[in-house]
Amino acid sequence: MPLPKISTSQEAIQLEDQHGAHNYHPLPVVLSRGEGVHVWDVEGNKYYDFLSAYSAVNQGHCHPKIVDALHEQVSKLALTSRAFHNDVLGGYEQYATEYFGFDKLLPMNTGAEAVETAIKIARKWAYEKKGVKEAEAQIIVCENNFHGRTTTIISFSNDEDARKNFGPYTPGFIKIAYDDPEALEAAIKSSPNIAGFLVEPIQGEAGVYTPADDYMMKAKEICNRHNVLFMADEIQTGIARTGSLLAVCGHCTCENHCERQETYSRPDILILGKALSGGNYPVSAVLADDEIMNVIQPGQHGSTFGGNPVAAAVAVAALDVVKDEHLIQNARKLGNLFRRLLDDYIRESSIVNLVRGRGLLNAIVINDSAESSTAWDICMALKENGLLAKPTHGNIIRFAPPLVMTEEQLRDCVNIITDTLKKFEK
Ligand code: IF1
Repeated sequence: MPLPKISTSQEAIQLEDQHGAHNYHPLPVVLSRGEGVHVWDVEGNKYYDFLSAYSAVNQGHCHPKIVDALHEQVSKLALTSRAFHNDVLGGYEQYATEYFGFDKLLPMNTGAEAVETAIKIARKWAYEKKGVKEAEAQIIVCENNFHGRTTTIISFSNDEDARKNFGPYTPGFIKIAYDDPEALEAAIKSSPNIAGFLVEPIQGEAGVYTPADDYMMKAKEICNRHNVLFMADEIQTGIARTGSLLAVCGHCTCENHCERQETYSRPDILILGKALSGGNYPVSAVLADDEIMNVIQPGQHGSTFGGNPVAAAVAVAALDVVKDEHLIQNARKLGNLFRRLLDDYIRESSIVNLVRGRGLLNAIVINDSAESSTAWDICMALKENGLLAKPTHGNIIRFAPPLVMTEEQLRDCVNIITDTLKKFEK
């Protein structure tokens, strides 16, 4: 059957409304094309993308090198399952483990699957290496976390929408305050059964909640001292988004020399997704050293699609682009400029309280209640002015453009944002 020809946004929205589950409330824009920092709707209007598919499209839309790698591999061999080897996976695993500085990689597809994988590895490690009694392992997580949408992951969410009426819930998680090393140490001391601490280096969904600069370093030190695995969910923050290869590190095994070297806090378990493919394919991964990863043996974990040759080829190309185009340095430079320009505006503003973030993962907090429609109305006005962004938690707007943006484009975008905000000043 040929797909219906969509010539107006209204038609596409109506089709989804009628035939699709209502599990989202998108901005009413229907996109049909993307290139670099831009997307176009079906009417032909051009926009700056300031969401980047929640930081999956760090390398920009339809990056030619990544698209070529995908095309080439998909027309040669797409899927074997892991019942057989393929001739791409090993090379990808070698490249990615060197790139991030770990012994081993376990390939999955979506972020939530990678988080589930990390949880399983940590539990098994606790029983087999730490000596925790069977079925007693606990994992410490943070309030207002977002790690995905499986039944286990939503079990330790405190977002009512994500969690309510999806029980019974998976036990074995302890929730503590975010950005609070003392709470972490107290929780670890309260039980001999702690397997790991699962944390986002910046809480994206919570509104780009950015912790103290030394939080990750302190958390890692506490975990190490108590033989607890430090597990970083870098699905949204990783791969250059925050101006370093990983948000937990200022300096990595990559050749890109970043600042903040003293705050490098290498996780025991690193969780990646989203930009690992530049948004071109669902690719996620868990990385760890041998003594941890080797607790997983044949038959104990896997996925039909995990590690498929297309995913492997796409991931290598996506990681190449990050290096070749110096996206770490660009995200850092443009991020500093973005916050400085917005700070200049905010000083005179009554509608915006503050801008926060790191690199090109930023958010502004609107001076209105979380129940008000102000942030949504601002995003609708931004759309009319050619820039797409989405509110989170009612009064917060996240700004996360592709990292291939130029300084000139960024300045253009800041003008769109401030001109739009001016219309909302009281
Ligand atoms: C949606 C949020 C962002 C993540 C972290 C794991 C996952 C995510 C830190 C799961 C996914 C996405 C999911 C997406 C919306 C988006 C999101 F607002 F919901 F929280 F980015 F901020 N860890 N985040 O951010 O990865 O299984 O989706 O591949 O529509 O649910 P996934």
